[in-house]
Amino acid sequence: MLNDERLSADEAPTAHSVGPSSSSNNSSTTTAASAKDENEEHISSAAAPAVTTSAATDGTSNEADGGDDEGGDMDGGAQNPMYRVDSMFSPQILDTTNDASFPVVQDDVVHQPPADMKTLFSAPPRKGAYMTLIQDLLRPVAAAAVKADGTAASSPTSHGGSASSSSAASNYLTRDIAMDVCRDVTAVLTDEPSLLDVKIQEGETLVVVGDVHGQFHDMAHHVLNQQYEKPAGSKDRKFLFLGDYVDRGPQGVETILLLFALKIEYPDQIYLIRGNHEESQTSRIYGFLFEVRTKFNDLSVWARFNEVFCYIPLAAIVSAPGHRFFAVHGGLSPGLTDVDSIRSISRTDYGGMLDNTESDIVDGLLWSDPSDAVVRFSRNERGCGYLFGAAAATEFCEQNNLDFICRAHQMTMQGYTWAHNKKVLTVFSAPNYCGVSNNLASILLVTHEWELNFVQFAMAPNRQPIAPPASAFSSWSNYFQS
Ligand SMILES: [Mn+2]
Repeated sequence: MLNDERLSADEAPTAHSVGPSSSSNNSSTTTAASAKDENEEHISSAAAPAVTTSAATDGTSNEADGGDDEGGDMDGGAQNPMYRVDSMFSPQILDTTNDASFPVVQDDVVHQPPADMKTLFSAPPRKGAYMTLIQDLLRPVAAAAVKADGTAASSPTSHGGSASSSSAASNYLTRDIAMDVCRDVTAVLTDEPSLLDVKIQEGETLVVVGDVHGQFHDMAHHVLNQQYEKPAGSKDRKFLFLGDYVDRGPQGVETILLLFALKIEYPDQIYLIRGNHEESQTSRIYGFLFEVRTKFNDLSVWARFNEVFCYIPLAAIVSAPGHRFFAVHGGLSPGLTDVDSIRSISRTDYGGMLDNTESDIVDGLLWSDPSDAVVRFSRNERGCGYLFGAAAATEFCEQNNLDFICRAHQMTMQGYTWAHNKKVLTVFSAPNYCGVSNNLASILLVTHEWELNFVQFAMAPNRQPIAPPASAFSSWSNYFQS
């Protein structure tokens, strides 16, 4: 199939290591490389029966993909590229019942951002220059919420995600603004370590957010409302985003511009860590490149965003007195034993300049998945990172004095899933992922007293349609092969 060949070929020239697959698996190197992206977030594959088996163990089984059960002997190369492509559009319900000891609040209210973003946080904006941008970005969301209550919210078009926001888009989607944001957020991110320390102070609540994937309306309605609708008198919320801001969904540009602008203005309230889609070799294929080209008509903006992505911290330690957890997009790898070793990794060197050990660790941080079928580690069928088992998770938590590992990176039907005896939590914050998955999303709220609460939500009204399929921009992806 042409698509597969294109995707595979497109991966091959990148400098970035595809991890352990390259040496041990010659016969399927190409396939594995393509799998790295195609398996993305797995909307999981068609191999349902295998999953059912592992799901039975503790009721958590993340959708860790039909490939999980093959995880131990993946060298068999059981990769059928055709179903990988198809799996994007035929997701499967895999999990799950969740533990009742963690309260879940259903958020089925239509939230509306305030008219004046100057009041978004009580702290004064650090720079002030981006408050208008923040307001412009959120204004269409507020307008859409009003429409949704009335008769006719505009119906989604089937193609071209930016269409219905284009009138507002002209106000802020300019190359100059994007470049300014990139410059200023780089300065802020550079000051942060590769391993963030996020401390929840007395009276504070941290909001942990999984994959957003360009679902800007969902983020504005159901995530940021935690701040703009917080109880009167309570402290400002802190937000920790676990990566995958762009690709897949229709408004990766708006999502990343808003998050970067918020990071510039409120660096102590907004924390960002890097996902595997904040990487050029991924974001060129899964929608962001095409979206940037459509909205800016200038591919240098896409390249600039990807430069900035390299400055996003790789993971975080979230702590309150007596407790802490490790926050990361993907997960563990065999080389990562001391969590503090992440601090010394030069994150901007990832993709070619790191030594093998550190590169492998970063691969794992961005790409790994938990699996019930693995005791410690095996290769991830994504073609990058690892599958890590309960023993690996437990040992890592014990050695590093962690309550658990909180990560994103996989769609889960209830928006969150515990795995590995509650040592691994997956949070996914893109409802109805890709416009077809019918999954709920969630965010995790953590208080200073270490109360964990999930807020679960469905797709926001009047959300933009999904991005065009990969085939629509194959020529652009080919362009970058050279
Ligand atoms: Mn991911």
